[in-house]
Amino acid sequence: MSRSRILQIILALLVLLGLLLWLVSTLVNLYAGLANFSPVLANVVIWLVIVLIAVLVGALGYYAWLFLRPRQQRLPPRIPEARTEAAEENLRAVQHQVDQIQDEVARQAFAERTKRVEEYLARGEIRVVVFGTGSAGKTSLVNAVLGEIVGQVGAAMGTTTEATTYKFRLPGIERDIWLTDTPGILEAGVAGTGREQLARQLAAEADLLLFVVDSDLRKSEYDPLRSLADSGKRSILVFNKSDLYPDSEIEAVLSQLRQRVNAFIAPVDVVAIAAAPQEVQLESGDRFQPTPEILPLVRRMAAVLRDEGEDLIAENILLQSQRLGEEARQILDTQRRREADQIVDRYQWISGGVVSITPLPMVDLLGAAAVNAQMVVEIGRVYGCEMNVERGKELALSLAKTLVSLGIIRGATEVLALALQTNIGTFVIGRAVQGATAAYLTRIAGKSFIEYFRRDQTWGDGGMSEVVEQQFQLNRRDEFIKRFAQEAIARVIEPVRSRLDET
Ligand SMILES: Nc1nc2c(ncn2[C@@H]2O[C@H](COP(=O)(O)OP(=O)(O)O)[C@@H](O)[C@H]2O)c(=O)[nH]1
Ligand SMILES: [Mg+2]
Repeated sequence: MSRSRILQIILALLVLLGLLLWLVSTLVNLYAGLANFSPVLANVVIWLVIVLIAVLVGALGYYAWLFLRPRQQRLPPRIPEARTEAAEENLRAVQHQVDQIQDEVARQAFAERTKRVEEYLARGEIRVVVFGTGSAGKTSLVNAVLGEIVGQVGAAMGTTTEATTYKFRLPGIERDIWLTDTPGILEAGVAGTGREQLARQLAAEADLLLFVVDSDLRKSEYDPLRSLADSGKRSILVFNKSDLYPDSEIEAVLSQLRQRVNAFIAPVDVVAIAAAPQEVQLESGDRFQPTPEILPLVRRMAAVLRDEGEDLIAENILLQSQRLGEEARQILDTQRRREADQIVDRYQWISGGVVSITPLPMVDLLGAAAVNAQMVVEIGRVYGCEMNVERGKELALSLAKTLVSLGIIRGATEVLALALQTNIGTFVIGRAVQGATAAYLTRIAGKSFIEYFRRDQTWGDGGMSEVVEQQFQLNRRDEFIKRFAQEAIARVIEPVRSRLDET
């Protein structure tokens, strides 16, 4: 508690004490006066007065408490509920996915980004990001805006080599506004594409984008602006350095710009400013420094944030969380894919080996396919689906039947026979082809199952046969078959040949 506060309280107590003494003496006098006439009346009056005073003191205390009680911190208004909940749910799902990412670096980076979005959701500030070509005047704009609104360029909240963020408030908006200055689009060849990457990322995460240009739009400006705006990014196009143009030309440039971006930015959202106007030489020879001309932007920004701020934030948070989810899904998919592919690789040579040692009549390739039950179970596990071998067998068998009905077994046999013929002697051709075919069919089956599990255990609209057919087509290109045959010779056929040679 500050000293002045303590002094105030002591003073108030003294005054109160004085009042109390005065009150008591007045009451005593009153009682004495009344008691002369009637002691009973004196008693009644005194009690009445005491009760009245007690009520008064009570009421006074209550209002004092109302006034002095610690005021609750004003929370920023709630972001529109439904979208917030959707975003929260997305983030929980993303967290679950992130936990499964095995690559340490990717997981860290991802956790970091998820945290950023979560914090953003909790804090609920409005993020305005300044983006555009290098030296269009982004930094000058930020300084001028802060100068206009805050009266000075305050301390940055955070500066990295990539971006600087400032915090301020606008009247009528109950949220903090974060204004971020980025290096924007750098000249080609400048070291630091990473910096540009981050600037683009920040632009993509913004609630409101201030896109700065200093003349008509170049292609290197139009393209990113267009793609940001197309992705739903609320944008204001700022034409800076207007002090370099005579008034008549400013209008011309403005309408040119408005026309160019007409499809995705409303005309009112294209404004002209002079964030750091050049010094001018007066006719008298004196030099004169004009003040920044930034009001059109500040007004428009304030209007947009006031009218649409809440929606922009809600929309943006949802979008961010969805994007995170989408990216996490992709990373996980690639990771699972790699694991599942390894499983298929392993099993294809196992079944190739089994068949080449104990050659089966063609029909029994069906039986061999049933050997693949274990493969199905393992692929399922990679995709977080636990199933027993019985179910695996069922799936493998129905897939083998599909292979037969589609004529893929015969097709594969022919293709591989052709590829192998030129490579090995005819005396082992039968077994070799059977072994290689079994390996190949296992591969097709495995790849088909990967698709099945990727799609949450459904075969899609075209059913199992469409998936299988697709995998067959993907795995029958000449080049691939040649390579596959080579590997089959090394892994399946050479062992058989050497065993035959021994006997
Ligand atoms: N004439 C004029 N020059 C400006 C204006 N705004 C910025 N500049 C100049 O443009 C140059 C680049 O500005 P800066 O803010 O650093 O651009 P940034 O790279 O986009 O951050 C500097 O020399 C500024 O003085 C303006 O409104 N008028
Ligand atoms: Mg700058």
